[in-house]
Amino acid sequence: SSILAGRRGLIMGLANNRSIAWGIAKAARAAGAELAFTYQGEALEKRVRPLAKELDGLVVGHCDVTDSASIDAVFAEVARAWGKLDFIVHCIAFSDKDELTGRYIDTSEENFTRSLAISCYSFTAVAQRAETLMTDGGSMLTLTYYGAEKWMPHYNVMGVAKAALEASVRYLAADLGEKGIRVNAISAGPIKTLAASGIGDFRYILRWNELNAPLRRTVTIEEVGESAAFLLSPMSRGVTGEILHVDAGYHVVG
Ligand code: 0WD
Repeated sequence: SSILAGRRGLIMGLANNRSIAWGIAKAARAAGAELAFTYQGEALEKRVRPLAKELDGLVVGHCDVTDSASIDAVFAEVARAWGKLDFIVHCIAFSDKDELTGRYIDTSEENFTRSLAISCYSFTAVAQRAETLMTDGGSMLTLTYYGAEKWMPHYNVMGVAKAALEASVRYLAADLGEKGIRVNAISAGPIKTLAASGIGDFRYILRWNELNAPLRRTVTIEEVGESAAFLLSPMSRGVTGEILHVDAGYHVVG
């Protein structure tokens, strides 16, 4: 169905064809959306350009969320090309790999600050820019993980960052509701991506989910993508401030 026909959205955090952002982009395009993409640095530009082309998307430039000038630049490019925006998808997170193993208590102040800036604050920074372009209302979406709600082995500082991100979804939803802008997150089950490969014992976590989730399996980027298309579309117009678990039901048992 074309639940996103005539809607234009910006996808941030595409790294390769295993990225959750790719699953969401494919589903949004299949639902009729027109897409724009950012990339982080030259190495990823080489991967993002052909993927964007596959979906007839626009590449609006380099964006490293630790550099606010690069955020401004890509939103200026979206404004120039489209004049307005209907949705944004934020699929960005980072922690030093060395701290995604062992104990949370050993987190350094430097990595704590950097992880929170990239994995949490950046969504608010992006929301600030997107607000002015969402003149007919809109939908903002970010990605979170169950480690925000419960202790999970090795997730450490990312769990703290995701808890803050989920709280920011609620505050942004309240701030932007009057303008008809909705703000939600998908809490995805574990999926083998580049970012996930940095997490200690990740294969064990995948296996544990297969054995224990109600659906007795893990989820795919395509499944996360289709749920995302729902949250980006008017089909979810009564939903905001929500954390939707797309995790084969793991959160009811874990
Ligand atoms: O199991 C999983 N894979 C889950 C991921 C379960 C639940 C949630 N998530 C979340 C992640 O925490 C993240 O928020 O989904 C989001 C997307 O992650 P992904 O699809 O798993 O991973 P990946 O394909 O690696 O994309 C993340 C991208 C980065 O890629 P790399 O791997 O090169 O760090 O985030 C981007 C970058 O493209 N990114 C940045 N973008 C702009 N500025 C920055 C930055 N400073 N840092 C990372």
